[in-house]
Amino acid sequence: MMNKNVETALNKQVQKEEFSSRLYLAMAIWCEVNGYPGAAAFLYEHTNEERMHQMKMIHYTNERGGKAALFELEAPKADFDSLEDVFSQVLAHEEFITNSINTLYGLTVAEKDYTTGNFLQWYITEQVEEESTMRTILDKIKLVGKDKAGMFHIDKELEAMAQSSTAGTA
Ligand code: OFO
Repeated sequence: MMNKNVETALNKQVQKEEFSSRLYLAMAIWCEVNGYPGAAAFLYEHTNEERMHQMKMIHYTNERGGKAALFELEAPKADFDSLEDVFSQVLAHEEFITNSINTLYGLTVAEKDYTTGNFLQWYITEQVEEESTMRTILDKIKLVGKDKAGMFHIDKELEAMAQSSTAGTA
């Protein structure tokens, strides 16, 4: 039987992963209607990744004798000031998720649930990658500033990243 405190905390993390998926979906929609098709493709793809993070946790909880639970989700923000604004918020959200995963890991140590701690290692590594990817994108956006040609190239680059990740190579 799974430790109750850990089960509750995993379910709250599932809610955050589900919210991440919706948040990136809202951002993808904004990008698509504001002339950034590449950024939209990248964020649509990232929506799927967050869904995968959620599903992985749900299956783990159920397989360990717990029961995954779903909660209500708040509506994500629908409007943004610019592409820089979008990716600043993506990075801030990923930092928030990293903290949340670290707190969850701390709980598994306190509760001596080392199996779940081991399971969470995958998420800890994933967060390092996610933060680094988003920071790199944000830095590039800041670098080009208002230069239209530069922004066009970044959007193309994001499109290529979305395609390679759909192909399972990223
Ligand atoms: Fe699930 O890693 Fe992003 O949020």
